[in-house]
Amino acid sequence: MSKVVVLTGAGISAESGLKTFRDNDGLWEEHRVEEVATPEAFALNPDLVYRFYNLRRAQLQSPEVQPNTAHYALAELEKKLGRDLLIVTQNVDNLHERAGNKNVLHMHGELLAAKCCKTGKSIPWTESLDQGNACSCCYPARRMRPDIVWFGEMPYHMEDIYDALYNADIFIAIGTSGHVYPAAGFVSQAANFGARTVEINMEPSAVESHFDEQYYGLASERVPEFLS
Ligand code: BJW
Repeated sequence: MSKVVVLTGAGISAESGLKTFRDNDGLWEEHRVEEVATPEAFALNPDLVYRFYNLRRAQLQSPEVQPNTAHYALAELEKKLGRDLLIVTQNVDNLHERAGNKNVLHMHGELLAAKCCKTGKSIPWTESLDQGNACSCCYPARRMRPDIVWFGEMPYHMEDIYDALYNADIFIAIGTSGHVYPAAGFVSQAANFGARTVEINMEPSAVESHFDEQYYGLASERVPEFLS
């Protein structure tokens, strides 16, 4: 059986109603990255960072935001391949899990989790945390922060991801612009280890030339087509 690694980015969730980062009307048009997505920003103005993530968390939990056909096609693929399919997502939403995927690694963290600034312990987000409550795992208690990987921080699960890339027969990147590392480098690593590499995106990404095959258009159409 083939071993498949799928890397997903904000483009797969765009048709579910969540904004991407770098497109026109994307999140980085309204917010300065340095003010909301760095550890320095959180140290300087935690309330602004909290507001940014509280809004996005509320949006994720609104009834209009649901998995789309691209998420469901990947859930079907997991039914066939089981643990031979690994989804590595840069997304902090939970749409893969809501579509039915279980083997998912969130390399940039999760909107619905908070972590202790001192110990790094991660807990599910509860409403009381919206005000930036102190944690209960250390003394003196430190403030909780969104469990999000900001610029300059080490993404999660890197060892497991590199292991999977090493063993992959196929590497598929969906809905990611290829601007943010280390994720943008995965295609080169997978290719070096001998995988067939496929890009599915609205437009050529910054690392498009590293892929063996490219399919452009809406993820909700191209992903089910490619996997059928
Ligand atoms: C559709 C569609 C539809 C739209 N259908 N497609 C110089 C060189 C190399 C690296 C660096 C460098 N200087 C600094 C760095 C490191 C830095 C980095 O990469 N910076 C670059 C900007 C240059 N990286 C880091 O700091 C990372 N950590 C790190 O490197 O640690 C050291 C390390 C060392 C060794 C090994 C490993 C690590 C951490 C990065 C953290 C990223 N955090 C963010 C924000 C937090 C999450 C959140 O708030 O949600 O994560 S930034 C943001 O970008 C977010 C995303 O996950 C990430 C990627 O964006 P994505 O998903 O690609 O979205 P877009 O908007 O860019 O693209 C969407 C695409 O979809 C577009 O192409 C559209 O066309 C397409 N699309 N609709 C199909 N319907």
